Amino acid sequence: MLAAIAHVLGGDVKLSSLNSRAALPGQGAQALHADWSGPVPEGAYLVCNSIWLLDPFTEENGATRVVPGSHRTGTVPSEAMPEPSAQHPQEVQLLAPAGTVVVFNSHTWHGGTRNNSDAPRRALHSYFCRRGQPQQLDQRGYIRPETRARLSDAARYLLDV
Ligand SMILES: O=C(O)CCC(=O)C(=O)O
Repeated sequence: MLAAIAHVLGGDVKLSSLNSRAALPGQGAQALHADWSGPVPEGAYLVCNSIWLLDPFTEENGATRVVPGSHRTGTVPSEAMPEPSAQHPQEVQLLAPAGTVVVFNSHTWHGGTRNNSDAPRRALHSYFCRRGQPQQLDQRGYIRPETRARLSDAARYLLDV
């Protein structure tokens, strides 16, 4: 996974945040968005995400939708689409069994869909950025000294602590 993230970010990588998301029954629909405030030029990517599927992603249960190639358009859904919550003609859903990890360039337009099943659709997001960018969670600010002391050099590097 790190190799794929590093490929997108030119080897210039640190963790930005690690979080979870559960699309609950009847909920979870998101507007298409990029995980960055505005457009970036093609190739100058700053952020890369991964989704760790704790439940299978199916057509019914709120699987993430993505618009392949949209990271190369130099624009974002809020600028390019009249209604980013609408269906996009090129969107595809990420359908895969639990245990799958999906790595995607976070400038790619994406979003959760409505969970029409009767069970939560759970996933973890392990989100990375270039080392010069601020982390979504300031890891240095939150890590306890005793936790830091237990970490390997590689883990400290990845967390930037
Ligand atoms: O959980 C998902 O399906 C996507 C979540 C997402 O894109 C976000 O929360 O920004």
